[in-house]
Amino acid sequence: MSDLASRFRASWDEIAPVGRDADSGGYLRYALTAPELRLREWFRAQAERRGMPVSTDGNGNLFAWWGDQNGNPPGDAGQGGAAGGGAVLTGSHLDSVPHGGAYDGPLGIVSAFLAVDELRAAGADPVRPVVVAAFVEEEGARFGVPCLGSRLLTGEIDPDRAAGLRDAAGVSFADALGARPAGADPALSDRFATFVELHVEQGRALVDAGAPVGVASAIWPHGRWRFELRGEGNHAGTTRMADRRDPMLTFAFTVLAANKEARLRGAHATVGRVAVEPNATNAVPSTVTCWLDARAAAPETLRELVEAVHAKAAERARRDGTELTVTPESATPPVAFDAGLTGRLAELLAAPVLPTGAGHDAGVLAARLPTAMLFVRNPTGVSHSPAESATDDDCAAGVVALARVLEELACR
Ligand code: HGY
Ligand code: MN
Ligand code: MN
Repeated sequence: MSDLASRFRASWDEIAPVGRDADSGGYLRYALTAPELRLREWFRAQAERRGMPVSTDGNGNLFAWWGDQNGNPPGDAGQGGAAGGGAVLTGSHLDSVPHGGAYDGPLGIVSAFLAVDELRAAGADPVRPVVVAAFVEEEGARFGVPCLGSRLLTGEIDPDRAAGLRDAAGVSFADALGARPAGADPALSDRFATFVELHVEQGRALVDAGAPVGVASAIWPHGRWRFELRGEGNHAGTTRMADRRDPMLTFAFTVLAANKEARLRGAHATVGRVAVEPNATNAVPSTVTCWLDARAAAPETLRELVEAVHAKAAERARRDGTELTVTPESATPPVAFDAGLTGRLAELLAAPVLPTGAGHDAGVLAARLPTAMLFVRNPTGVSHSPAESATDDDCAAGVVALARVLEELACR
């Protein structure tokens, strides 16, 4: 194993146990809960170890600065404030989906700190700040809106709406954060000239290409819709089938319709989350709530897909005597990463360029500043699952690639 791969493994082993579920082997690192707070402490310790001051934007996002936030050098960072602009931002997120994989998020942060080490060991002398970010609630697994932290930073979500988002226990984002989120901070976001996020690939394209590292070209448009189905709760034993208004029937048909309509369009539709009331073995449900995650290569395909699923669900609801309410919870427009930056990095790294159906903070920041993504090969191609994987050697290759990109963007 190379020295860098060993250093990666040592850093990785510091966080690997945090929030890991002993039974599934997956991670339960919900935003601002104990495991994720523990990782935030680790983030601060990594920064401190490198003499990188850490700031927050009042939204729960963390920023470790190599260059100003009063650490001053490198470059003109000493000018402070917006004058110390041109910063190169990198990093990712620390939170996970329920029983998610180890690499989705943290790999981008561990790699960023190690890339700073590589640059320093090579004697690099950045002429503008290099900043490592940890964005809060990227997965939306606790408060329901993905990329919540980066959407707050860029002003894509209203801080009052964010403040009122609640988790399954009814805890609001503001309560979990300990304050009303500050919202957009142009004085901060204007300081960043580019953002490069390194992330484990959530697919097998790099396996098929035989490449350890790739560059993202685009993110599919995608969104989340809540389907609320209301029927009539009743006794499982005494209620005749003909007398039932059973929302579970409408739910079952909706799931099948989503699968079929997605296949017909070469799109992706998933119903992976459902809540049943009263959720009793011997009771006909009164309500069933489920969430549709829909994604497609083009916005019009996505719109048609969701409209078709909605129409099929409504038709079935009429047959079942149930009531349907569909509420959009989040929408992410298509992201085409900065073509010039993407091309420059693909050439620099001699790496393949590939689209993704997965959302990322980079997809949010791409609306505000030149943004790129690097992917690290995932031998299983599986993600949002304990089966997500990456080898230490490929992770080391990712660190080298990120260091080269940061050197290219911050040292010239
Ligand atoms: O859902 C997504 O695409 C991302 O992993 N948050
Ligand atoms: Mn994810
Ligand atoms: Mn992610």
